[in-house]
Amino acid sequence: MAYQPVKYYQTGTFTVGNRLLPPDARSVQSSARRSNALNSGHRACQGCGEALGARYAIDAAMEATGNRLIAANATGCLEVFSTPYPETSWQVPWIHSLFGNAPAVATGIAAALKAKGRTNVRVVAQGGDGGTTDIGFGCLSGMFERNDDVLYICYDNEAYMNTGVQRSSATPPAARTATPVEGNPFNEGKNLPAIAMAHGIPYVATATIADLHDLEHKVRRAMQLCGARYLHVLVSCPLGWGHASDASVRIARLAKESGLFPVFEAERGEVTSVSKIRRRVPVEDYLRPQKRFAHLFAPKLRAEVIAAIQQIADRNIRKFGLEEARP
Ligand SMILES: Cc1ncc(C[n+]2csc(CCOP(=O)(O)OP(=O)(O)O)c2C)c(N)n1
Ligand code: SF4
Repeated sequence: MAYQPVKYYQTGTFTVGNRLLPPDARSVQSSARRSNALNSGHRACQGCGEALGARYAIDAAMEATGNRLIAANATGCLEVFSTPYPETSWQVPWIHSLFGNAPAVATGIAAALKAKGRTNVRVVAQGGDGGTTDIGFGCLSGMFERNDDVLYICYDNEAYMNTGVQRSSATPPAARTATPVEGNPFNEGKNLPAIAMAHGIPYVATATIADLHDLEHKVRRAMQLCGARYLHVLVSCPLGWGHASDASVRIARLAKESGLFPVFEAERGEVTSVSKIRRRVPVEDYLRPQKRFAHLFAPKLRAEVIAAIQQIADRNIRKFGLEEARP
């Protein structure tokens, strides 16, 4: 049966296990037999969205592959907090690449598996937005262009968090980072899901840590396909974004519900599904709880900057048809 998005009224939450649903509609996280791919004891900050996203995504990938999975990981928070030598939190064969070559390392693993006839073992590569959109971009484009059999997952926390919150080409306009510019200029940066789609690869999708079922569905779908696949997950970062550590899921949800982060799937460069906005909110609701946008609200309200950010959300909503048609 085709994937049916789980309705909010069925579960009361998008993020947890949902043991009340029929077995085939439950999340991987609801199962006591999940692999716990990223185990306890890691050193991520409290409320780290990247830890949550990686745990969800790799558990789902392990379930989809019957635990026949190898992961390559770029340098960044996810690598640093999960593998302080000689310990590791990973319950999957896992290799640390350089900061900029995770796609190439994953490609090599996939090629070696093919040469050995081990085509039932699948490969994922993962990294932060800096590793993906900046330094690893050339390798990633090569991986797409050759259609290498790898699922690449970018955990986008919109800056270089591991080294102290410097801007990346995925940092949104007006977000303050440790890089000494007043926010980040409008009309700069890269839209990597769009660039991935332009390569015409089999599968591109976006997701957030606010909708576990949707994220797991996209990992599962990616694992049904072969060739180069790209999943871009928005992961909130309490430290770098300056929000409360118990607000990570709420902030990620507001990114989607404001239209600033469009959630969709695309195959061979064409959008095949979008996650509609359930209850639209102005971008201000998303910006206000985050200290990286505090300069837009005090010492005086910067209404023109907020309006320019609202225009980005409005454009996304129009472009992807994110609003439900009301009867
Ligand atoms: C060639 C090279 N340059 C710089 C670094 C230092 N460095 C390590 S992690 C990192 C930032 C990682 O940012 P991102 O990829 O966005 O991941 P995050 O930490 O935000 O999850 C940098 C600059 C490095 N390890 N290698
Ligand atoms: S800095 Fe951000 S991404 Fe890094 S561990 Fe802390 S919360 Fe997670």
